[in-house]
Amino acid sequence: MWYNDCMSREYKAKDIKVLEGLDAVRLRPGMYIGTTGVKGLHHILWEIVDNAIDEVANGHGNHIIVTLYEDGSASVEDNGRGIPVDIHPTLGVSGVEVIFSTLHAGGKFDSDNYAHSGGLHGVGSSVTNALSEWLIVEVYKNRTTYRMEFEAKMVDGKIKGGVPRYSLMDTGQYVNKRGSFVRFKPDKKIFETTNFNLETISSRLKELAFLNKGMKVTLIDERVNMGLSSLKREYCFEGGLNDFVKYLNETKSPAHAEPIFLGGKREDVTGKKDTIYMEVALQYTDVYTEHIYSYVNNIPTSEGGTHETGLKRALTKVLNDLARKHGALKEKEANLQGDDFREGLTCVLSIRMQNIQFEGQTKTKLGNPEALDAVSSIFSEKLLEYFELPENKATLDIILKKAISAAKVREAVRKQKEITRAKNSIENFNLVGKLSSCTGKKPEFNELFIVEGDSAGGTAKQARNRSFQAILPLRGKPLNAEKKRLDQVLANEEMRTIISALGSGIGEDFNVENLNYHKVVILSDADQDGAHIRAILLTFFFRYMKDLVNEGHVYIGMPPLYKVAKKDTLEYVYSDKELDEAKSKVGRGAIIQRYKGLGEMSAEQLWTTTMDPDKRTLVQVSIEDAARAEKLISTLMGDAVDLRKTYIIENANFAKEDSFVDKR
Ligand code: TSJ
Repeated sequence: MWYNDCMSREYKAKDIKVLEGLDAVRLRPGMYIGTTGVKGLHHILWEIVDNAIDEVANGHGNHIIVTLYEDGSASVEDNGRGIPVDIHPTLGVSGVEVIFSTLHAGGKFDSDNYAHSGGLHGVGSSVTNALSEWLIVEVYKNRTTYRMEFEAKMVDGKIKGGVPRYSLMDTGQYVNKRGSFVRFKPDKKIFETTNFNLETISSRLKELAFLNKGMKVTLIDERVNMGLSSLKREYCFEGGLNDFVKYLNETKSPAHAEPIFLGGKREDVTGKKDTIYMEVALQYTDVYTEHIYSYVNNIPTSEGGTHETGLKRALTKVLNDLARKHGALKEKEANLQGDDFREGLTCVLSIRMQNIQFEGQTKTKLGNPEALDAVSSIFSEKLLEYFELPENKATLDIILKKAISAAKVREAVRKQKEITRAKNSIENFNLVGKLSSCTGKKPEFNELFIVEGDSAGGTAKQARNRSFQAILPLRGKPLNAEKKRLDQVLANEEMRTIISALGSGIGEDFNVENLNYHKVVILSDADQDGAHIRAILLTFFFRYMKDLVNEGHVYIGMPPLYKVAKKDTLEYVYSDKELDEAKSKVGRGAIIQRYKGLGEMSAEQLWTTTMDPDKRTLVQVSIEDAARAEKLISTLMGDAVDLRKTYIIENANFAKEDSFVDKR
C-alpha cells in the first residue's frame, strides 16, 4: 500500500521547491562535499554513516552494518528506532522524505536527538541523495517495512537528482527488527571515481567503534572474489577509548600496564546551558614523541583546538602540583613544562557538545571557548581523583619520573640550541669600527693584535704595518669564560668580536684551518689589570679554542717596562732584572722612564718596542701556560680582589726569561 499517496500529490508545489534545492547540489557538488574526487565519494557515505552512529550513540541500538556492493552502491543499516515515518507537522510530508529531500534537514525533527551529532557539521543525507543514481530507504518498525526510493532522472531535458520514485510506503513486509537501512549508488556523472576504498572505510569504522564503546560495526565488502564470497570485518570495543589507546600503543612499550580512563560532564557556564561530555584515555610509553588524538562528536580534530588546550593545561597543572606534593619537585625548583609531561604520551580525547565551531587551515580545529574550561575542569578533577587512589600511586611515580627526565633532556637540548644560535649569529657579527684588518690575504703571515683599551688600540693602529698586522681594541674587560656557560660567553660582545675576527669557530666547531691570523698577540698593559685581562683571554682560548694554543698561535706581546736613555743611547727594558744591566750599560746620567701603560707610548715607540718583528719580543703561550691561567682564574675569581691581583701578578707573569721567545 502506498503511504499517504493522495497527500503526496497535495504538496507537489512544495516538492518542486525542495528539488530545486537538490538541483543546486548537483550543479555545484564541490560546495557541499568539497570535491567530486575520491574524498567526496566517501563524504556522501559518511553523511549516512554519521546519522546511524548518532542514533546508536544516543542509546538507540548497538549495531551498524556497512555493505559495499558489486554494482558500486553502498548501504548503511542500524538497529535504532527507525527514521520517522509519520507526516512532519509543518512540512506535511513523511519524515523520510524531509530528511532526503531537504538540504540541511538533519536535526530538524528532534534537536535533542541530534545534540551530539557529527552530522551537524555535515550537509545531510539529502546531499547523498542528490548525488546518487538512486537511493533506497527502508525503515523497520511496527513489525513492518517502510520503503521509499529516489533516483536521478531526466526532467525537461535536464537531469534532476533525488527525485522520489514514490512516496514512503508501508510494504507490509513483516520484520521483527527495528532500525533504518539506506542504500545508494553514487552517480558516475558526478564523481571522478565511484570506487569505494575498503581500507579508508575500514579504518574510519574502526575509529568510530573505538570512540563509541560497545557499538558493533560490521563491514561487508561483496565486491571481492568476483562476488563469489564476501569480506567481513567486525569492530566492537568494550574498552572504548582504553582499547583505542592500547591499539595505538601496540608497537610501543607502555610505561604502565593499563591506560588511564577518565570521563565526566559539565554544564556550560556561558548561559546556553548545554552540557559538554568528555572522555579521555591516556598511557605513557617509551617513545619520545606525543600522540594526542582529539575528537568532537566523533569528528577528528587534527588541528586540535580548545578542548585539547584545556586537556594539556590541566595535565600540566595537575602533574606539577602532584610532583610538588610528593616531593618529586623541590620547593625552589621551577615547574616542569607541558612538553615534559607529554613525552611518550598517547592520549585520545573525545568530547560531545552542541553548536561546534571549527577553525583552522583545514577546519579541523575546535574553536568553542567553553570547551576549554569544561575539559580542563573535568580532566583536572578526575585526574586528581585517579591519583588519590593508593593503587595508582605507582603509575604517578612512573609518570613524574619520566617527566623529570624529559625536562633534563630538554634543558640540555635548549642549551645546545642556544649555543648553535649564538654561533650562527657570530658569523654575521658586524665588525665594522672595531677590527682594523690588514690588507694581506695570507693567514700564515698575518697577525692579530688584541689590544687592551681604545687609546692603546688607536696607537697600535697607527704603529702597525697594515700589510700583515690587524688591530682589535678591547674596550671593556672581556668576560671571565670559566664561570660562564658558552652561551653567556657568546653573549659578550668583546668575545664575539674576537671569535669573529679569528674566523676559526669555537668549541667543537673550532677549525684551525679557517684561522685568519696565524699569530694572535695579546697586548695588555704591564700592570695588574693587564695581567688580569690576559689571564681571562688565555682562559677563554684554553677552554674554547684549545688548538689555537696547542698549535702555537697565541702570543703575549711584551711592551717595555722602562726606557733608559742618555744622549744617543736608548735602551728599552722589559723586566726589573734587565733594568740594572741597562743602567750600567748606558752609564751614569741615564734617564729612566717607567711605562705605566701602552697608552704612554707614541706610535713610533710602540712599533719599535713591541710590534716590529725585527725588534719585538713575543712570548709564545704554551698549553701549560694557558692551563695555568685557567686554573688561576677558576680558583681565584670571586675571591678577595686584592689577593687575586697579587696572585696574578706573581704567578701569571710572562717574562722574557721564562718562556720561549719568538723573534721574527
Ligand atoms: F542519514 C540517513 F537519514 F540516511 C540515515 C539515518 C541513515 C541511516 C542508516 C540511519 C539513520 C537513522 C536515523 N537511524 N536512526 C535514525 N533515527 C531518527 O531519525 C529518529 C528516530 C526517532 C526519533 C524520535 O524522536 O522518536 C527521532 C529521530 C531523529
